[in-house]
Amino acid sequence: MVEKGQLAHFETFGFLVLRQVFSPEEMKDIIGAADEMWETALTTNKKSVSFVGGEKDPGATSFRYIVERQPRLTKLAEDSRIYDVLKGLLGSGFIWAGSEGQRGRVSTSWHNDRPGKNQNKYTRIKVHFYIEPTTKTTGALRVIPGSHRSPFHESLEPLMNHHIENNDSINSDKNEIDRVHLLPFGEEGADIPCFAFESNPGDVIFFHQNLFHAVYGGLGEGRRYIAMKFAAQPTTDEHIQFIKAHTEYVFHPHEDFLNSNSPRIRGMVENLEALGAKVLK
Ligand SMILES: O=C(O)CCC(=O)C(=O)O
Repeated sequence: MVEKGQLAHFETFGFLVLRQVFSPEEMKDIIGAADEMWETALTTNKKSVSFVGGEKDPGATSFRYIVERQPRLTKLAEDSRIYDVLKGLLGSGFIWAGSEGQRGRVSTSWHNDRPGKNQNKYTRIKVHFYIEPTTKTTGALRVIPGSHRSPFHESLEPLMNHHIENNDSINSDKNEIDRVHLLPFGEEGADIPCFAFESNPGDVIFFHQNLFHAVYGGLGEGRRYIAMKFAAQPTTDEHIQFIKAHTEYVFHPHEDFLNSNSPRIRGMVENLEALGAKVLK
């Protein structure tokens, strides 16, 4: 269930934080399950992992379908503490849009996940559980409140994927045009005004994928999170096109979800089959 104020917060600011949703005992199990999956993936099933790191974190990995492949994590997707909130934010008939486990990523410059005109007309949400405590300067997810909405969203586009975190790294010989391009608001990425989701295990953030977000100062390999993605029920051709353009894999739900005994899990993927989805084996 989502209270009226929580819904207004999400619609206006583009995110919702719930504190200590899962107890320390539950988190122990979730973290244990995720770590087991990572270890297996990195040692025996390397195809399921992609390396996503940059210069500072070359070993950073993203593990696809982590939630689908591990029943102890699948539970998260149908847990009322998550599911009911999503129903309140996305409406009935929302769909599963995949999961990932990220490990070792220490920074990400400002971006939104669904760039493009009118993307914010179709709500897609990411739910993140951070496994290690984070603070603003040690890898907390930062968001710019309200940046999922027009016209604020468009005014931030110059920030999109500009990779300058540190003003000093701009060569002093660079001309003014480069400076404006690299520091569109005159300050380094880490100084852009934002809300930092300073998190302890058990806290959860739900954020609109059009929201601008970034990370600075993550502490290394221990920085891990599990992400689950959801989208409102697609009701127009445009929605389908948006999904196809950005996340074609939504149409490849994992077979464990399609065959799940849980009506909630099956319900999130069944309607995808009707839209022509192919099963991932
Ligand atoms: O917490 C993080 O590492 C940032 C995640 C991110 O950039 C994303 O989900 O698109």
